[in-house]
Amino acid sequence: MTAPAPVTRDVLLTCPLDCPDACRLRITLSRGEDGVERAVRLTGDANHPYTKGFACAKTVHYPARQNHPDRPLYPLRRVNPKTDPEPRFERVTWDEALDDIAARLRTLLDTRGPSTILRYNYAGTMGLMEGSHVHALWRALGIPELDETICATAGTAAWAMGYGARYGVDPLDVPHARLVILWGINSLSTNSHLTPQITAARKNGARVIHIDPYRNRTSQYADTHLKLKPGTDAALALGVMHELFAHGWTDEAYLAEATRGVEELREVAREWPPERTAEVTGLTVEEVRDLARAIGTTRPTYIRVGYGMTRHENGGTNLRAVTLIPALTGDWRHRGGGVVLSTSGAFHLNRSRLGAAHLIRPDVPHVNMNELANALAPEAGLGALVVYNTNPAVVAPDSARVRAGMMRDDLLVVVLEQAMTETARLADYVLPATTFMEHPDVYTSYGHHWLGYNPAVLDAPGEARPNTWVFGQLARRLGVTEPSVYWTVDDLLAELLDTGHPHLAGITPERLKAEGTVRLNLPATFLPYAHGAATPSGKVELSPAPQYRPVRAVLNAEYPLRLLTPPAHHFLNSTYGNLPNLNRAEGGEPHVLIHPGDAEAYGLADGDYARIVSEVGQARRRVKVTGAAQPRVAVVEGTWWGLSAPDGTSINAVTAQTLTDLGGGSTFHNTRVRLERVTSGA
Ligand SMILES: Nc1nc2c(c(=O)[nH]1)N[C@H]1C(S)=C(S)[C@@H](COP(=O)(O)OP(=O)(O)OC[C@H]3O[C@@H](n4cnc5c(=O)[nH]c(N)nc54)[C@H](O)[C@@H]3O)O[C@H]1N2
Ligand SMILES: Nc1nc2c(c(=O)[nH]1)N[C@H]1C(S)=C(S)[C@@H](COP(=O)(O)OP(=O)(O)OC[C@H]3O[C@@H](n4cnc5c(=O)[nH]c(N)nc54)[C@H](O)[C@@H]3O)O[C@H]1N2
Ligand code: SF4
Ligand SMILES: [Mo]
Repeated sequence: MTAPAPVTRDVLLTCPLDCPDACRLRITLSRGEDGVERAVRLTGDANHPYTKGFACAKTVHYPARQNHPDRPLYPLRRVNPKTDPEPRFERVTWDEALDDIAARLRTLLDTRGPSTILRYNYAGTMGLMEGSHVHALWRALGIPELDETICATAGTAAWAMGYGARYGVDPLDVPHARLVILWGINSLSTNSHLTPQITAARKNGARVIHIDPYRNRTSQYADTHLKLKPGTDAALALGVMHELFAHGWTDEAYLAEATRGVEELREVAREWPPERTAEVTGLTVEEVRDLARAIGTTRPTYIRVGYGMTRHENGGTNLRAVTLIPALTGDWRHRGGGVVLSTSGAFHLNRSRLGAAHLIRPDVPHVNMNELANALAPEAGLGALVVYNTNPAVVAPDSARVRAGMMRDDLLVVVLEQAMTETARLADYVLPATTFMEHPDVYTSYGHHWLGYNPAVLDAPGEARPNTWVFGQLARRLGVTEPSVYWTVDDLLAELLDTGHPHLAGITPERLKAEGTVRLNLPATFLPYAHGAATPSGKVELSPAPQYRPVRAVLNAEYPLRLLTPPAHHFLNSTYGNLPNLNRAEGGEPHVLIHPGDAEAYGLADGDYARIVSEVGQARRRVKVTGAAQPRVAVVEGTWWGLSAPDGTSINAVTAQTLTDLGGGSTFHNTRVRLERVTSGA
């Protein structure tokens, strides 16, 4: 008699979500009585040095989203007008859907040209195959380039000016730091695997300072919370530099060897004594002096910056000012010292044909993804929108106009999705997508230095298919001959690793596939900017010296409050927003946090509903009165699904398409609003 096949097994995979931690996950798969194997449990791999055996509070619930009853499993065609609030779809075959979509794209290409088709995507999966290479079809067709600006480009541009490629302190070196500054990042929620490293530094005597306009989980964990006014980080950084220069706390040897432009920066910083800095940032003079003294006299100082502070009109310059501090203190020469925005520059993969980048023509038009609302306006003349790996009806700025644009009956909207999102609900075609357990892929990280490979461990449920399969099918129907459009993950992996860079020495496709996760071949002590930077001059560029500039959207009588909309602890952007238990963990419905003084000024009590009105639109939210907020700064955590909000809107109904000073980035924390008491949420 043969033994019965085991009903459960554990597999190890890299988390595909847009999160710096890129965790190594241990997933339990179980075969049900129907003979179908499903994911039933998820935790972190105890053997991974950075994941350390735990998954975050949200991704432990991934099996529930993967097995969600509303998950689209078959191609669906919309049968009622997109303007009807309740969508109705009919099931169609893949051939019916693909033939019709290809025919309509072909007509647009032949009659109105490639610029009438737009791909819209972001980092729903960080996989290099399903998230990046998948663009190859669109490059082969020569449609507009989407500038993927919604998250990181302001920071990337700011970093590039000073340092070139984005290297960062190795997270495993953080325990060496004696001062940890979490600046514009709610890392306990958004970078949770950094916490054990910071806790280890703290056990070694480190002090932890959090710099953020409102009190959140990270402020509560920190020893000191500096509640600065939003958008004033450049002033605070210059105030710190003033003290570093004034007290002789600079590392002159480092400045001489590794930097350019210090005299210009010294002149600008001279204008920022603690008194002026305090006035602009809203901190006390003593808080400013204490921060500067701590940074000036503690080696190594580790600064973790988030993208949060970049989401303002002047966000690029603000971040740049902060990131130049370690060039003055010479922290880059000390293990555990320096600043981290992202570690992604260390991977050095051969990306020359990733996503068929080699086919991008210099004259192709570009669309900034933060300006989707404009791109979908009738006068822009778009004929087809293909959405994958993102949920723009919820996450894109000016989302009410985004939704209205998607509803146009002369616009073909195709959405590849794993979930029945509000974007999918506005589609002409919903095409069911596989998840990271159901397709193979390759992963880097922007918070650590391990490369990952995931095999497909589950059969795709229903007729779900990888994005690359769908676009390969369309490419065949459209007669595309470019070979890279048809690459398999093995073709891609071979190409990515085909580089002589020492960080990848000894990492072959075979080894990566056998081990699943492989640490980059970094030097024993990784000090990427100890002697200079990856800029053309080889130096850290301090010139042009960053200047503090107030935002143009100043608070006034009509719009007296600044609204911040940072991430929620239990969601990953809008992912998980359809799970009832995580909605409950976030408070059941989205709230707007306001300071008691503002509550009094605007006649609002805890538990009331308020209409949040901006220049762009409005949304209703329940009020939470709390000292965690500061006067004149309101906070709504999380891009909740509109379906979970009392009025059915995304909070992005009030955010604007305004771009940052550098990198064309998003300005989600820049919004000025007023609050009006209303009697109900709907
Ligand atoms: N739990 C969870 N984790 C996530 C995500 C999520 O949605 N939920 N999203 C993931 C993604 S895509 C990203 S990009 C990262 C984003 O995570 P972070 O890099 O942390 O960036 P943000 O969340 O935008 O903002 C973080 C903090 O910046 C503060 N902030 C706002 N304006 C200013 C300012 O002017 N100065 C300063 N100093 N602080 C300011 C906000 O109050 C907020 O607490 O997190 C990733 N991880
Ligand atoms: N107000 C406000 N708005 C924000 C932010 C904010 O802080 N405040 N944060 C911004 C930031 S930092 C970011 S990065 C964006 C993120 O916004 P998005 O990129 O839209 O991220 P998610 O909301 O997580 O949605 C990703 C979607 O991709 C789908 N997906 C995942 N994997 C796959 C796949 O393999 N194939 C297909 N076809 N689909 C897949 C998921 O099911 C999910 O619906 O939101 C931005 N919007
Ligand atoms: S979302 Fe981030 S913290 Fe959570 S499991 Fe994935 S990589 Fe880890
Ligand atoms: Mo992001």
